[in-house]
Amino acid sequence: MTRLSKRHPRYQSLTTRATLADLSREGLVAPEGLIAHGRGEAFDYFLGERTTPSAARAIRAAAVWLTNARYPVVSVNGNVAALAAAEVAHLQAARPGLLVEVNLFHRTPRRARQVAERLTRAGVRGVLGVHPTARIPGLPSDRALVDRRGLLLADVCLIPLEDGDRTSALRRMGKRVIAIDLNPLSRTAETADLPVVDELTRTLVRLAREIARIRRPEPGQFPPFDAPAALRAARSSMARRLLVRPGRPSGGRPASSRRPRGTRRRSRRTP
Ligand code: PTJ
Repeated sequence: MTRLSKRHPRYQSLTTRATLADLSREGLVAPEGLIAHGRGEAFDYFLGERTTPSAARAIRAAAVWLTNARYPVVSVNGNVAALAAAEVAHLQAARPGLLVEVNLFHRTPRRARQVAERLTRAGVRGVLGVHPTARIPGLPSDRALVDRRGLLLADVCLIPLEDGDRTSALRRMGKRVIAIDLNPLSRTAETADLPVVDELTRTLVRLAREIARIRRPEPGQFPPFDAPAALRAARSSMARRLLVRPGRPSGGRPASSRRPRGTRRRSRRTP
């Protein structure tokens, strides 16, 4: 892995990128996954790299749905395994009975095995989807390949970093779909019953915490969620931040680049 200085202000982001690049060279992450990550990073910038109050509400609602589900399943692709295998294991520990299924857009038997192995090493139990046994009807891509003991039976599906076609197909099958996607304009976010517009790892950590807080599960009860309002709130947060960045008044120089009081401006020299 490339050597990175911990003092670099973007150390975390650079480390994550380096991990994804390494795992892409190993084949676990699809090359397209690197592009998807870059797109996600851009949207996270717009959010201020934090969970907004609206996303926190969505995560609380998702915790209730997953807790009350009879057959909850989380779908894992290459990016999700690379970024958050430990968080998926933690979520499964917080919600006993949560099934974890590998589902790949750029599917090869080798990649499916690599994803399952990474999840298992992180502590996930009973990973499904390596040898698919069923198809989601009306979906031409390999994302249709599922396990008949998993996504095919699920009543609530958690689908991080997905595509809009599969989201629609799962909904047509009568399933409740919770998406995690930083892009509030994506078809996935716009199609899901419960879109969480937040970063994957932040979401999974918070989700496990919220599930652990629920004292009285009510199986089969799914309080309504206002998805269009959640998407509007996410878009507004991003728009506000694009117009006025905290600490950097619009049109002005960043606060950190202003001269401290009492210091004199140095004469300008060309380098
Ligand atoms: O491993 P595979 O073969 O299943 O392929 C996985 C990718 C991610 C390549 C595939 O699902 C894909 O092409 O996804 P898309 O259509 O690019 O959509 C990914 C969405 O996830 C985009 O809207 C990104 O903004 C969003 N995203 C990327 N990284 C994150 C994210 N959302 C939340 N957290 C992230 N870390």
